[in-house]
Amino acid sequence: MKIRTAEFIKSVAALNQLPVSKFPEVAFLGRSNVGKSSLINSVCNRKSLAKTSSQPGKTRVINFYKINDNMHFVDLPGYGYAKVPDKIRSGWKQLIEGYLKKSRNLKLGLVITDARHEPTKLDYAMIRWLDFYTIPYGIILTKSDKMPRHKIQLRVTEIEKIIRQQSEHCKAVLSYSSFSNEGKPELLSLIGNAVALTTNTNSPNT
Ligand SMILES: Nc1nc2c(ncn2[C@@H]2O[C@H](COP(=O)(O)OP(=O)(O)OP(=O)(O)O)[C@@H](O)[C@H]2O)c(=O)[nH]1
Ligand SMILES: [Mg+2]
Repeated sequence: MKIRTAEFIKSVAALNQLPVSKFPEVAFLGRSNVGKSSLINSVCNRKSLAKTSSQPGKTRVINFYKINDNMHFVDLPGYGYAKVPDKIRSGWKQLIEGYLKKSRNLKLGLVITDARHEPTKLDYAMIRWLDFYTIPYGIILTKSDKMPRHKIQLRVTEIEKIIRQQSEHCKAVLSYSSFSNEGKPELLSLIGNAVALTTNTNSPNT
């Protein structure tokens, strides 16, 4: 898959503002500050399509982007950021869970984690959630530029082993760097397959 166009559509702060969409959607999920918005920019070849920050908690709403006029990328607030008041954190949680429950067009979840650390309890909770709702997903270990290649490979293998024992819907565990674009062809192919599988019944992948 090639990304030819990417445009910002809408920010959503409450569930009743979710756009009515006929497009397949790919959701970018993960802890706060892990690099979700940077990953969207890197995949789309754009510097500042999605706003990024070195301060956790930058994305506080759900942002929708239209890709190639035929799918949406959905950038969600990060979960698990301790330094926000409980009330706001539970608001984000409701927004994330509400989106996941309501989106009939969600074709792929990308659970993004920092390659330097093991996935957290919250990441595994998200994975269980995606499994429960039978949503295909990939695990993306980002910031790979900050870690030696062989260590990343070990982590990928480790996670694949754990996931194979507990989950049916994981399509890939990939490493990625939004700085060097390492992993981009593999990620684009994961996205392309997930979307094509569900939009084109004549696809050779079906
Ligand atoms: N070295 C390196 N830094 C990265 C990479 N991706 C993101 N970062 C940095 O990590 C920080 C957070 O990036 P964001 O993309 O804003 O993270 P986010 O997950 O969208 O954060 P929230 O919106 O707060 O949930 C920024 O300082 C980025 O420059 C990467 O692949 N490599
Ligand atoms: Mg963000």
